[in-house]
Amino acid sequence: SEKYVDIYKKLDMDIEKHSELMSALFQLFSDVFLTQKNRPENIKYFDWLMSEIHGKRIEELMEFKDKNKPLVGTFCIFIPEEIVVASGGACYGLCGGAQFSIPDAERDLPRNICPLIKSAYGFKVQRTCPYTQISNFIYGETTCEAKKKTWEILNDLHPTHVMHIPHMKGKREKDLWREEIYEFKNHIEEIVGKELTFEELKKGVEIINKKREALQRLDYLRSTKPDIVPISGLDSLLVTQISFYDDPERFSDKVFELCDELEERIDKGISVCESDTPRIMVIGTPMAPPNWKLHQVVETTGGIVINEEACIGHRYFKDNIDLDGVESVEDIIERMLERYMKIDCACFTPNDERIDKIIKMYREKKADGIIYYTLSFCHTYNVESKKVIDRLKEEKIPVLKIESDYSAEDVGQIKTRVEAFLESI
Ligand code: BJ8
Repeated sequence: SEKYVDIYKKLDMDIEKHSELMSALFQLFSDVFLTQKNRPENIKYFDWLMSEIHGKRIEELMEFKDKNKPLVGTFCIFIPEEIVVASGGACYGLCGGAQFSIPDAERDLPRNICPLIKSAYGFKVQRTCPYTQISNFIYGETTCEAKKKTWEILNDLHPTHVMHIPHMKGKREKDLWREEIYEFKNHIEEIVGKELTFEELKKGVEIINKKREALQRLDYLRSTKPDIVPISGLDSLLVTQISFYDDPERFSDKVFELCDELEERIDKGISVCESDTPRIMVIGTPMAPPNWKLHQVVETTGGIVINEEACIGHRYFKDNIDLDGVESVEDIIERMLERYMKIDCACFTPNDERIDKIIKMYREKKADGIIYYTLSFCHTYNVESKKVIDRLKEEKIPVLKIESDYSAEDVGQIKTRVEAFLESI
């Protein structure tokens, strides 16, 4: 990161602390990812991007900043990135997945809230995240209690807007939600100093639709053959995590290249595991980088992860925005609204469509078991697990629930439980 020190200075970062963070991150990355065997050749691009996550990519974003293009940091897949891309700007995820920043967050926030929020907030306190530092503003949302109250505190440190995401999906909520999307668009238009045109918005949607198509194809290829898994769960998770940071057009091209290779691997029968390896679907809360803990445990304990039913996973890319027959900006916003309302986050009540979807995916992907993963103190996913697990048991689907945070303390205990689960299926 020496090369980028001037940028870090411009972004008012704590350079010493940041370099501590990066050494820990690179060590972890190399221990977890580079020790895997038989990785596809085209995963190298994603390794490179990860190595440049606070380097080359930030240099690129500085160019956006110099041209006064909006840079927006978000914490949730409800924020319509298409609008930022339409304006020529960049939208990226800020969700924190690291223990590193949590002690600094706990000076201001309670200890017993979700680690994802504490980690992200801690990065702002520490001034160690260039994505946070460079953003014009952060866009939060009202999905869960801890998040929406944290935005009030975060706003004292960095400009933070809040999108009001309703918790039900009726007509009244739809009207409110529509207004929130227009308000988001206004905020972006204020930065660029003009209204977005129909063509610009359409282009923004097309770019993100293509990114989702690329991820859908990867999701399909990694799980389509019951006896051949051409890429590890860890590597697939890495690609999905990077989708929240990279340039979307370059990213899609690289994922399509990777997918071409995976197709060839399937044709040649090249798998990263033995054909009788238990196939695990992971469902629940998002795994923000560098939260690779559960996947690493499963895949070093004799299982393979074939899907993530999570926001850094299938929930993020499952639906595209239908552009068929759209003729105006209003038409596009309406289609956008319809698409975003399909997200089945546990912050909604009721949220039964999620359960039906999980069962359908389990059958289609010929999985052998499900791990319900919830971050500690995530009340929405934690409480919802009761209904989900009851239904899975009715359907005779093996399920294990894991609740965890980012510390390394429970790795041994999780490993023992995963081991017993894999043996039982
Ligand atoms: S759409 S899952 S990204 S809200 S894990 S912070 S819910 S206490 S991240 Fe999420 Fe949007 Fe929903 Fe997806 Fe709160 Fe739970 Fe923490 Fe969470």
